Amino acid sequence: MPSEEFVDLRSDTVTLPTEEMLEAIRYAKLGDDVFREDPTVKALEELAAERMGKEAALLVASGTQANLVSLMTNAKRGELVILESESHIYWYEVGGVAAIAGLLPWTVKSQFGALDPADVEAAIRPKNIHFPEPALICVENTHNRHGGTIVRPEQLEAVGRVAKAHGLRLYMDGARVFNAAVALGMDVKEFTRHVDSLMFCLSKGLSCPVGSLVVGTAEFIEKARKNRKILGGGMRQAGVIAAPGIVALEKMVGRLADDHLNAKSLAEGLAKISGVKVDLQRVQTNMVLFNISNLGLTDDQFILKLKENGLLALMHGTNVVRMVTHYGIERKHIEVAIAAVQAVADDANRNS
Ligand code: TLP
Repeated sequence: MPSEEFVDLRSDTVTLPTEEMLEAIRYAKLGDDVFREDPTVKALEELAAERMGKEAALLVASGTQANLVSLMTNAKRGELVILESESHIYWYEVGGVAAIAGLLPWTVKSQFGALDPADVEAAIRPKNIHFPEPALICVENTHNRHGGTIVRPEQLEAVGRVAKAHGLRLYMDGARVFNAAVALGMDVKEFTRHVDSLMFCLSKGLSCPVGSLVVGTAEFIEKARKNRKILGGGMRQAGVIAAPGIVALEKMVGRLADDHLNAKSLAEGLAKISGVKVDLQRVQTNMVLFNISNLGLTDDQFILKLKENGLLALMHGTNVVRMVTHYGIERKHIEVAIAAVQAVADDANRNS
């Protein structure tokens, strides 16, 4: 675990590389990847494309960069992109969709992160001199702001049908798509085959220090490579990033099931605490969201008191706390986490 002092459930991004990853970095064969001469990057990109059932893949610096490169590659400036209203692209990527990709975001609400095809259909406006051209639909899997919820293959397929009928592309922010696949016991290709392009992150549940992959057709990835370059994302001896990525794809996917079990135990433990409300329906992968509005503490007070009890978590919205399980978090840490929330809640309940 990253910190000896705290149980850190802020995000699965806090994971540190495994010993095997560090070894792989040490011995990686390197070259200049802008010249396409880094054999380790090439090997990772080939492996990623193969795992996702697509023609090609491109290593980029982060999930945010992956989404931005993909938006730029999938649509032209001035076009319209349909996004789920709680999506990471819309909420947490500094407005790059508008500021850099130059697209008009058009949001559609959903209950658990899966877009209703009828709502998507309704958001696609007819050809008209006043309207921007719709180009792209984005889905997110698992869905972060909805609590790590899974967008099932059949739900992707249904949105894909709408996209095809209107000549739009379908893109998946699959930052945690392996969590979805592992949770449903399916091959990840069951999800990816319904989208034209996607990205997934190495640096979340898969525990790599850095990196994400954009995946799609060979033609799409060629264009994406150029867009990565314009964003300053052309990396040189990037094999040091790719080497742990290969270890991650080979060794770290199956163990996500442990994170899901731990999240479930955490949620069940928290649900028993007076003043804490957990929506257990949303606990489908490695995230737990819970509401603390009955405790009479401000968000900042709650987070600070958790910290005093050895636990790190993030606010997810007013009165809503997020905890994320990941590599390095074991059963004993879940018990520490539940006890910490119990102690803070007991104290707050006594004083209310
Ligand atoms: N999410 C982070 C924070 O930005 C909130 C987290 O801790 O969950 N897509 C999705 C669905 C994500 O959850 C994230 C990161 C990204 C894209 C961006 O990835 P990075 O952080 O690598 O730019």
